[in-house]
Amino acid sequence: MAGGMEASRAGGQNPQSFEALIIGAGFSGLYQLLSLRDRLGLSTRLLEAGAGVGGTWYWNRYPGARCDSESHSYCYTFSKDLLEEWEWTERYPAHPEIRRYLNHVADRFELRRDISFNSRVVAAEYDEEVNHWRIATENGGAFLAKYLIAAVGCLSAANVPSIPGLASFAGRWVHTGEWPHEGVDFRGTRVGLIGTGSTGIQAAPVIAETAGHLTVFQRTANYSVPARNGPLSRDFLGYLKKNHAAIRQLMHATPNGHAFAIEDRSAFDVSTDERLAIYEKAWEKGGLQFRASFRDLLVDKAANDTAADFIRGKIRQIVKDPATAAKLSNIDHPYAAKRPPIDTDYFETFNRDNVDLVDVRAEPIEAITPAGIQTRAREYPLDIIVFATGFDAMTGPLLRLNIRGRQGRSLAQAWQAGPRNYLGLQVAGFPNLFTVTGPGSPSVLCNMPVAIEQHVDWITACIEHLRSRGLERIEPLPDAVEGWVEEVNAAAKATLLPQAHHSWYLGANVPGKPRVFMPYAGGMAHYRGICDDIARRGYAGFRLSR
Ligand code: NA7
Repeated sequence: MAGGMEASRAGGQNPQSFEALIIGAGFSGLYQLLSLRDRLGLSTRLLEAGAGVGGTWYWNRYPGARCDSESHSYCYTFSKDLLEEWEWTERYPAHPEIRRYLNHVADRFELRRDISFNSRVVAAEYDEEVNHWRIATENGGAFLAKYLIAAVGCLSAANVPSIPGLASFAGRWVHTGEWPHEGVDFRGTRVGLIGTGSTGIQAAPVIAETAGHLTVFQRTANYSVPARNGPLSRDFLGYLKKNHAAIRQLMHATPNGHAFAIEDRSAFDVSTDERLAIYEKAWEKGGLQFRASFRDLLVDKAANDTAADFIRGKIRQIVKDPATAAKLSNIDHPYAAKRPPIDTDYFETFNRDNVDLVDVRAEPIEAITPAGIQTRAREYPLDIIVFATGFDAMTGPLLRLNIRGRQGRSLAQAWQAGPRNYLGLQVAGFPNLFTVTGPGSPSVLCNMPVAIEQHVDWITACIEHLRSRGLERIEPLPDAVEGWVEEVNAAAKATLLPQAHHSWYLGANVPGKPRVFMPYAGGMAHYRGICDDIARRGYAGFRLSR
């Protein structure tokens, strides 16, 4: 197998040896490097495919790209000094600001000297006899390490749908997740944007500003709530500096790791008028906090309907053309059962003369022609096609590493029917391999830096535990994996999330991918308790050996 051969070659090329090897220089990899190197004193190397730090934010530079978590919660909390010295400029950080932040972190903690950039990992193979991982990079690098930590993110493997004829397109096409660093000049061009997830919804208004004409191809209509982005006031920045500890405490206490609490009331604890007033206020405030208006929006369909109907009503109010408004508000899943986007003038964009909406359910895309996109109804002539078609989420970035565990068994084989692991952290048969925010952990259902810090701290403490006891290996027991897979399924079933049949949480956006609800939906605070308890009980469910 190609992966195995690559790794074997890696072993034969005077590989560089480290105690720990980390893949990916995003939020998780940087903090993992700092933790293992500076706290445990391990010889550690970080391999990164890109030419700089940033992880998903290194690649996602499309117009309008910004984080949907508020900036003061989208950062590390492990260092008080870092919290105090860094100042965000906007309510939601745009991609360049997030990169500036991560570059600052890399410089401040002198991380760069242990990072190899332009080093895409193409294979990693476990050698049982000597208990180490052999890692190969695309540029011919070869490495050995006892511990392998995949910090490759959940949304880093771009999903370009295989539409017949793409190669024949005479114009230019781009995927939002692999955006050219020099940008794309849309001025005066006819642009087709495929996809109306968080990305398409962020990109459309910005592209429409300069494009000659923008056609948005919508397969599934989506809810969106205004972000209400804006500059942060001196007052708010002052408040942040004084309240870091309380904000961190709040983020650790909530199920989704954001710096706001979920209201402890049912949608039906209030009258219809009161409910509408609450939604109106949340709409004006903007952001993901809308979802926190009532505690039962994600578990009770009737409660969810009240939020869904409110948003549909807003769409119909905003969008002037009734036919377009009908297409945009014809949403077939509960609110927030797919990751809910937040936007800046998304629905308003359809009031522009240079923007049209195509309902791909009514007229499916049949092909891409040299001139543009051919649907069942007609051809749309285009100069540029933008694929805002998302990612092979959560498992994609891990599977692309060509990982092989005991007896040469690949991760792809182990996960043929969907991801199976313990706590989202470790896979049976793959000793000393850790996955930061892997499937089966809260990950994408949580504000990512909170999930990342929890995982990295747990992994670091686990490795310290092994070292201090002279133990060499850790891997989960099959029964523990079995139990955790059931727990992940049960947690999802207790919510409305699996009702969005086309969601990337289920892998449904990638043809042929097993339909398994991947993130752990039981809440971050609860999950943290489970992980801590397992560690306290001597890593119950794991086999630790010499
Ligand atoms: P998403 O949320 O996966 O959205 C992708 C969009 O692209 C979605 O509207 C898809 O429709 C659409 N899509 C995907 N493939 C096709 C094809 N073949 N034809 C037409 N339309 C298609 O990705 P994003 O990048 O927007 O967001 C990912 C996450 O990043 C987001 O949730 C945040 O966590 C940050 P579908 O809904 O599948 O019918």
